Amino acid sequence: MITVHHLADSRSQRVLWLLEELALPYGVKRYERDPKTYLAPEALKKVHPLGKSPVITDDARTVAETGLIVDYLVREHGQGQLAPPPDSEAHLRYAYWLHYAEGSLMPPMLLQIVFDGVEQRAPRLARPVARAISGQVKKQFIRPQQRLHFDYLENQLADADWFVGDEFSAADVMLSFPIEAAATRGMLDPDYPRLTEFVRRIQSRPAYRRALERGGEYAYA
Ligand SMILES: N[C@@H](CCC(=O)N[C@@H](CS)C(=O)NCC(=O)O)C(=O)O
Repeated sequence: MITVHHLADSRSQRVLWLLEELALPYGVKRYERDPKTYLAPEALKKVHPLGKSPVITDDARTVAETGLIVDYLVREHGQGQLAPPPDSEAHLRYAYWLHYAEGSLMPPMLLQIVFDGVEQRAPRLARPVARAISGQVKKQFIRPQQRLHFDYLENQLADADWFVGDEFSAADVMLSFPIEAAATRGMLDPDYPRLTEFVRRIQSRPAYRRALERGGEYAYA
């Protein structure tokens, strides 16, 4: 039995969506974020020492890290769905995206969230200085890095609807969260029409809609 330890409003929404795409039975244990810190509750550390989400249990196994969870579910339970054949060139490209989403694309997105927090939460007297420093970091490093990645991703969709060519795959599920996060923050439209259309395309999939019903509130949909 697969159980998704799902933190409200988080990356783990992707795992619910993947399970719906694969039409696999699963349970959801939902955890709420601390309203002040936005961190996961301590209870999640009982499942995995880091207390991060997603993490899944599959009978006696515990699997953490979204990319590995996606890879594991497709390999163990996918019956050949949503991934190119293991020894194909397309599979190398597929595996690349599974690593890239969290390893390369998320860091500049996270930095933005951290520096937005610095601007909003600095004590009132320090706020002008905090904003000035944060503004410089965003201008000189974070935005150019985000543009580098979005330009790259936009180009990938020049000749195909999906990141591994004409077929929808679990790589599209994996890439969804950072791209949705960018869309929600107004970072895509109007400069990135293909990425904007990608978000519309994934969000209109029936399995995506079903996953929203299972997972509850999700600010990026
Ligand atoms: N690279 C990890 C990141 C896990 C992660 O940071 N998850 C966030 C949810 S979006 C989390 O659990 N945040 C709450 C916390 O850090 O306490 C993955 O993809 O699984």
